[in-house]
Amino acid sequence: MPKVKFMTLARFIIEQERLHPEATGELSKLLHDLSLAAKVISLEVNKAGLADILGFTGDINVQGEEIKKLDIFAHRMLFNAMDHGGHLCVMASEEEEDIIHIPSKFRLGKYVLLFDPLDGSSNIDANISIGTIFSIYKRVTPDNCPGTLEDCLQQGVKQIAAGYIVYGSSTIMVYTAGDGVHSFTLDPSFGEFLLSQENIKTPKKGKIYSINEGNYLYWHPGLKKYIKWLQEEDITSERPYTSRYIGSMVADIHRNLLYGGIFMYPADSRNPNGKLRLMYECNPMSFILEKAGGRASNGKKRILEIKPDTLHQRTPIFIGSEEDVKMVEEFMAREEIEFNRA
Ligand code: P6P
Repeated sequence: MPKVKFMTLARFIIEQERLHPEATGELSKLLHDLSLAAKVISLEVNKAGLADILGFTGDINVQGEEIKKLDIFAHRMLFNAMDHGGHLCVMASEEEEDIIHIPSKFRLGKYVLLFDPLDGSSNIDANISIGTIFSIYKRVTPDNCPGTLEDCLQQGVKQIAAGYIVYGSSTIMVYTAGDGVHSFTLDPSFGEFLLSQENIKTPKKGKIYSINEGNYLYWHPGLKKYIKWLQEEDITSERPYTSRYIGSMVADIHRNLLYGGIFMYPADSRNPNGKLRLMYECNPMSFILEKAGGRASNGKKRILEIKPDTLHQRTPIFIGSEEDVKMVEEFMAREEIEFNRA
């Protein structure tokens, strides 16, 4: 009978904290508060008969996308769970145009939280897996004043922790605070996240590619050649690859983390910066994949080294197994040279 390591998220976080004698426990409490919000959001997402909450509010978010009520619920749940802990100086949400100030008596915490409350929400009504993504930084402004936009606009390489919760056939929380990537599965019978995988390492090379091929016509010529190359038969390089695309970043990335392969949301002739947001989606996911031994770039530059200009800026992203990401970068660089020679 295999020895089952009964480890709750709360206990694991505390044990991870002990690896750092200088730790004050604030980050642990922050992660714990996030997991509480995740449990409540999971309840709503998975509650049967959400007729009153599924469907459109008719409002439009800052991305110009129809807001579904569950988006609003998740955004408010995260704010309410996080605003009074005293660990944050400022927050920012993919659902809000500007930074979110912390109520005055709690606002001098040393951390900054950015989150996408419910990514993939266009899939809610079809019961496709959706998720919450979060990113934690240390403040950079003086600690005797409220946090500012400057605290939020930091390069991804400065992240202290990042994670996501995927609400699917089960609710799974994945996070890293720099010491490995770990996953926890929610046991709804007693409402605890239990350790399911410790120190996850993504395969160096995969056999799955994930991209919305409906945009093929508008892609960079090097990307077109790369996708066609993946579809050729070559036993030694395990081609053709399998294509998998859920259309919900958290679900696609979670599969990619565990099975390997490459997820791509590229720029194209209609969207020169791609679709996904640097601060709320690409930075946290890139931090996680790199800590799991993977790679993430915009096709040329490491995602985590992009200097952000605005809260909601978008970036192309190629993320996953190191060898696969390097290969698409080579295909695109080669075409750039051909293109510049022409
Ligand atoms: P497309 C969901 O709307 C999302 O923001 C990500 O979760 C997902 O990866 C992407 O957009 C899907 O975009 O254009 O393929 O529908």
